[in-house]
Amino acid sequence: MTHEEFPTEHPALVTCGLPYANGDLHVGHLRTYVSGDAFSRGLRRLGQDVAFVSGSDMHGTPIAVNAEKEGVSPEEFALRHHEQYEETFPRFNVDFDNYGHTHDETNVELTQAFVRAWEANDHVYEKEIQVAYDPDADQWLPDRYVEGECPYCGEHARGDECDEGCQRHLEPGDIVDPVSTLTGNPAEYREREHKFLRLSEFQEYLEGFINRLEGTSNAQNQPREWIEGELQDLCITRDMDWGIDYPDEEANGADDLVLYVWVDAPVEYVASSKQYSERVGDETYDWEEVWAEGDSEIVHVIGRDIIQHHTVFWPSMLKAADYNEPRAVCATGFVNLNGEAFSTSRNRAIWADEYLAEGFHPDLLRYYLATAAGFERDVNFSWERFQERVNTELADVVGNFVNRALLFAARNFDGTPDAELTDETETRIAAAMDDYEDALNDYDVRSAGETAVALARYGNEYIQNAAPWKLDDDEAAPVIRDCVQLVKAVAVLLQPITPEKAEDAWDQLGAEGRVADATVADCLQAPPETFPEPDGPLFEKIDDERVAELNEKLETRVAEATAGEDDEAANDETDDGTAAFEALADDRIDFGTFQDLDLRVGRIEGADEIEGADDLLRLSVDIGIETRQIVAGLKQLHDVADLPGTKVVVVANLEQAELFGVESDGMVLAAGEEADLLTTHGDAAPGTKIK
Ligand code: B3M
Ligand code: ZN
Repeated sequence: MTHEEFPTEHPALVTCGLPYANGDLHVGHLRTYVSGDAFSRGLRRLGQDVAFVSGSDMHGTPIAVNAEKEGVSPEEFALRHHEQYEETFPRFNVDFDNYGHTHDETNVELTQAFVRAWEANDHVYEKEIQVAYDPDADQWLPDRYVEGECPYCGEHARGDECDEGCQRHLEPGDIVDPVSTLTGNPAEYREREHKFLRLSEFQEYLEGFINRLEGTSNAQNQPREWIEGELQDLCITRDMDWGIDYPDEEANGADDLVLYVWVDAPVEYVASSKQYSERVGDETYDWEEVWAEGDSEIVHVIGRDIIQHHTVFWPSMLKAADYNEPRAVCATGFVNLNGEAFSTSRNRAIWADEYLAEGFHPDLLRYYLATAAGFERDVNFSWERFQERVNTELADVVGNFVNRALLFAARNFDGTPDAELTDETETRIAAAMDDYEDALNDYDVRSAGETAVALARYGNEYIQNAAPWKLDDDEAAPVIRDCVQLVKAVAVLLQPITPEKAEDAWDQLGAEGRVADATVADCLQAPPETFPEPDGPLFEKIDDERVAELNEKLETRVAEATAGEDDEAANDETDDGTAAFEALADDRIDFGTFQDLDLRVGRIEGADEIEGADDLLRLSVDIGIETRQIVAGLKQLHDVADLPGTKVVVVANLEQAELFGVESDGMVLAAGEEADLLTTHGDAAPGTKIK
């Protein structure tokens, strides 16, 4: 890694955080990919040798959970989403040089090679830890299979992440009061051997690394808090089937363990660049030079919720395997919709496919997302603001200037007038080129884009003030000569943000080749002598009716999704304890079916705890004819000593079951989450049939 100004002599690699192959892409995701794509295109304009890669994140519990819900294998489920992403990104002109996935052979091999290197360098050890376990489901509960309380801030959290509170990464065993997401039952902690990467050894290294790190200030500052005090080692294995097997499992005593998803996910940055090298040849791009042998410039563009993974875990993982560290981490803010967070469950989002289906050009959204705010700040999306920015910035400023200048030039001079570029315009363009280079060196895509729009604005004012239509050809020639040059510069500088529209401007100008291959130096290279009249404006305006229509569609969609959600919410009690009822069952049963139930009055004779079970009690219940042993989840909700003598309602003909190794012969009825026991209010004796 170097700290030389871009462009450097060394190969650069720009990566984007890997999307989980788990759902549809929306504008919130696109922001990171568009920014990464624009940044890498920007570096290319500077003449930097750069590859831009990413891939789909195929592993991890969310995918396993969702695949199970759909009844398909995690591989099939993830591959389907991967293929969808592979198609969607290019439609937004997000053009990865390589887009792989974490389950492909390259990544599996490289990930295992990383772990072998850690083992060889003595950075891994084995430790017995407490892991959440669901006894009913008879299953370990890694990561999102368990929820509970964050040990740091007390908020509700997922097994591996305090997503509603302090945002910290959580290790297995950290969650307080764990609950299984499989059954909703309290989970137990059981002892289990796992593998750990000695992160604590890298404390000093990380302090230095964070001081060297470039990128956005959130990525430079937030990790300081995490590396203060003693660093916790990272558990790198999980009790799951879906994932990459621990290498040499048996020899390493890691049967049945797969690697934690955050081990193999960032390795895909390496794997994806390797696949790119293999395709284009080492002479063109050498992944080993980038990662291990030479100086290189690695820039990770990510969402701001995964800063810790990229500034603490990943650099340690690289260091432990003798790989190069990243030069910069750029962490993007979120995208809000009409001032509120996206909610995919409420369908309160602008989906990638939906945007395209509305017939909008991808470059309009790219422009909005890449230049609405710097990398870090949240972007607010609304259709009104989208309209405003497209109409006033892209159509009125950029499109209008390009069209006016080229139309006038073609009509009056058949192309570029034969005149010298004025010093003033030359200086203005040169300053824009400098600003552009500075902006990219500051990892500031928004400002880089702004240089292009500012040039177009300058051009519009220039043409307006000079009024060439009032001048004779000799006087008009230098003005139009300047304006044609400005159009060329605008096309080059806007290319990273609006690549297709910039290509259109380039073609209208009759310039050779593709603007995608141009560099900033081309901003001042003479434009073609001749070109025809442009075939139309680059950007069309969006009218008010269209915006009203889009808002209406969005509102309807959200209302529909929220209506469904209300039904679901009714299953729970509300926060303030007022009753919220489960919807009534749609299907009626006939009387005969009801009569099939053998409901009896019972009396609890005894209630005993069951060893190892947190909630269950072994009841003996007198049902007149006989005494039954029934296991019931009452332990936490009732005073056990008070239960004997209580009259209850028993389902006497329920099939027998075994709970926690104890036979249960019948069921005691109770209402709601608090297990309010059903009873009788007269003196019906045990054994009395309930009808
Ligand atoms: N798949 C997505 C996320 O947590 C996760 C990123 C991996 S980047 C190596 O945002
Ligand atoms: Zn927390």
